[in-house]
Amino acid sequence: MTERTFIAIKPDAVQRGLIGKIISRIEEKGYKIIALKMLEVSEKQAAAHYAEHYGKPFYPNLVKFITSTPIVAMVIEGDNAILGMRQIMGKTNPANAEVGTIRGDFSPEMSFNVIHGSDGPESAEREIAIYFKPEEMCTGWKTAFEILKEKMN
Ligand code: RTP
Ligand code: MG
Repeated sequence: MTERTFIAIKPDAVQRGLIGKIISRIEEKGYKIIALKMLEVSEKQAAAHYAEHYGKPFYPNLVKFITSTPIVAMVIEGDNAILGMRQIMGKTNPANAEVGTIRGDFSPEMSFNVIHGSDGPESAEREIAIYFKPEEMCTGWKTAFEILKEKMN
């Protein structure tokens, strides 16, 4: 089933010059980028994004971190894209993330794990709405992969 997921290249990855490499992994997989922008996350956006973690010991640092330096926010579309992106990202704690995943290859520590991805359809819808307006979705075009699939129908 075609899904949309919210992906953010986190401040550590922006500062470390990893934007291009991370976007390449997503493109190479064959997913479609339908929205993309760099932005400074506001306190309000951070609180909405991380509402599920409010009250946890790491929450204050999480908000401080995500608002510290710009992020690159994206909406990614593809078949089973929510779980697919979580697999490409690798486990939250890079100590457990497989080599070949984004976190396994680029993240040295849990608090600096370079990428965020929605963990389910409800989170995806909620998170997309925090960062993007509906009119910011670029939906009127086809990837080469979509054209290839159409030819097979
Ligand atoms: P994310 O939301 O960033 O994609 O990561 P996730 O679903 O894999 O992990 P989640 O449980 O949602 O945690 C959000 C972010 O909080 C930081 N964290 N630190 N010190 C800790 O125990 C701890 N636990 C989570 C991580 O940066 C994680 O990505
Ligand atoms: Mg999460």
